[in-house]
Amino acid sequence: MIWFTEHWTEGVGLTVKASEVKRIKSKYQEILVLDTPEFGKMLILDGLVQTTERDEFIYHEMLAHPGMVMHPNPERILIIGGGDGGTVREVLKHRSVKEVHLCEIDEEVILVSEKYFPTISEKLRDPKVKIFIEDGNSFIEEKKDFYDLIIMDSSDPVGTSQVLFKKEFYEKVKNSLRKNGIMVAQTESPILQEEYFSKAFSEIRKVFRNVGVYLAYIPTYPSGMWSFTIASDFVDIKDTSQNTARLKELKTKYFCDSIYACLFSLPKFIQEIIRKS
Ligand code: AG3
Repeated sequence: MIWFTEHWTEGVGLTVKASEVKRIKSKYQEILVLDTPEFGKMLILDGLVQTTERDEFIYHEMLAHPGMVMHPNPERILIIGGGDGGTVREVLKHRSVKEVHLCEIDEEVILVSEKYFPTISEKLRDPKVKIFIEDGNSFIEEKKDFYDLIIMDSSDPVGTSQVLFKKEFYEKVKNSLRKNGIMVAQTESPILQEEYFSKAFSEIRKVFRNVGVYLAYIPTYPSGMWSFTIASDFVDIKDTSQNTARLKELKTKYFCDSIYACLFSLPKFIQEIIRKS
């Protein structure tokens, strides 16, 4: 047994007792798979917890479903990052979906997930799914007016993920969306990573007309309080009375109609960060 710590900031972190299952040096990063008593298997990339068997459903459901439900008819979906496959699995729960493109820069993440996280990666080989091992930032340049929903399932804005949090990138995302297109991005912890969060929000707002922030509680991410930012030029994302019948059909463990109804109710201090950014 070892003790693994993710250093959330200079002075606080998450420590778990674990046995090390696998450590791989890929072309892009160090991939670590841990087995822990509390969270089951955990996937760590360059020291940062990406997902765990125990709480992955919270993140993946909340990243995928609000945007899927808000869109009038989501058929073509792009996921950037997300090589573990959790977001692919959630998106495929919607009957309207015809095609899911997954653009992951590091093939090794996909292979590790298929080997060690079968319940997360189970839908990666679904016939509706096409996997592209490419850099999301250049991949998206070739696709104009194509997707209904683009989901940013990236790591923190450091290293290769940094460009995915910039205005220039969001502009490309916008060009890749069809009319009624929606983008959703994971945007970090508003309490422990306020700067990451407010920067991401302000860059997204420079590009899209309608922008909203919602939260979910994810125990293994910094502070546990996690933000998602959703944006669209045509869909009034703030109106969560839309398409609720489709929501009722979904098999989920976290996302539900009462969460959807008050999706954008935010603590005052976060409203304040948004106002100032
Ligand atoms: N992507 C978001 C992980 C961010 C976690 N940050 C951290 N631990 N510092 C997760 C990918 C899962 N599909």
